[in-house]
Amino acid sequence: MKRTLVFALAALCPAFALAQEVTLRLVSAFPENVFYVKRTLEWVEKVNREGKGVAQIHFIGGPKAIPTFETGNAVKTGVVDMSLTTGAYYTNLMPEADALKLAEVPATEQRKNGGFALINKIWAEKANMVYLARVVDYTPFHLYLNKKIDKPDLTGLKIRITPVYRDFFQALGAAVMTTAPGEVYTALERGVIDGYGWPIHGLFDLNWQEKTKYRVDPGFYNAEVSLVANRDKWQALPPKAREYLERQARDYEAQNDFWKSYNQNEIKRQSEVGIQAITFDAATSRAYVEKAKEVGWAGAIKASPQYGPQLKKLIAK
Ligand code: 173
Repeated sequence: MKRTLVFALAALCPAFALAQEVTLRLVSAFPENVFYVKRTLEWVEKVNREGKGVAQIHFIGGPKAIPTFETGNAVKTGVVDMSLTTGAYYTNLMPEADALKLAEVPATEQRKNGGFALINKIWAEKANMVYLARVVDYTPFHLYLNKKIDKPDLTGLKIRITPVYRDFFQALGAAVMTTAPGEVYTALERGVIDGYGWPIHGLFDLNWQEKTKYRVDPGFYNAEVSLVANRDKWQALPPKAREYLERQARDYEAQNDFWKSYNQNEIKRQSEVGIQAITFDAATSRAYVEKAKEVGWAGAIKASPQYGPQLKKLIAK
């Protein structure tokens, strides 16, 4: 329909303007009590408030709606339109998804240096996805334990992982077990695991502080949480709606400095409830972080000889 005609109709009849409004269905791979979801729902409220007549987002739910490790496929196939997720949860679709944990260049910078464009090329080609925004940045992962160690040797320990931590913890000698976040509390409670990998923040959202004795410092990698969308749906959106949502997603990403102070506070909260930091001497700490990076990139390049090196060039330092 001609634009002028659309405007004339919209002016004459407000219901027609509303008829142009699109609604996208969003799920979260993280349980609903995880702070990522709360923060995203605040963003959704803003999007909906400012997007009347243009675009709305309807939040369907967390892993009870679509299980954690299936949200990627749900977006790829269009069962849902968008997901709040992390690459580690959809490596079944594309091994490259897990490489963004290795980013040392912030997302805002990746938009300028070609990293964001490369990510979108790969995500489109491999998973029929649009990578809208990285909404967690500046956030290391840590190893949390219930048994004390005095060196980075996890021999004899069973550790809960996702693909994020697999190669690194195995290189340190751990026996590993993959679970969604929603299963960690029970695994700790039953003593099925001796520890787990997770970012520096968020333990309290899931009550894991009740079942956690130690955090190993330093952290490693950079937790990636993002909004992704089904590409067919995205391309079929009215341009105004697409541009509006892309701007809102970019604005959300631009708030990532938030995590710096949030993480400092989470460290404080952990120590207040008695979670003890396990530290090593300076050389061992350095070697620990170096090893994480080394096995991380080796894994990413082995899994994707095509795109691994290109990603490294743009997102590593
Ligand atoms: O579940 C996880 O430990 C995980 O892979 C992850 C990734 C990013 C943010 C939070 C958790």
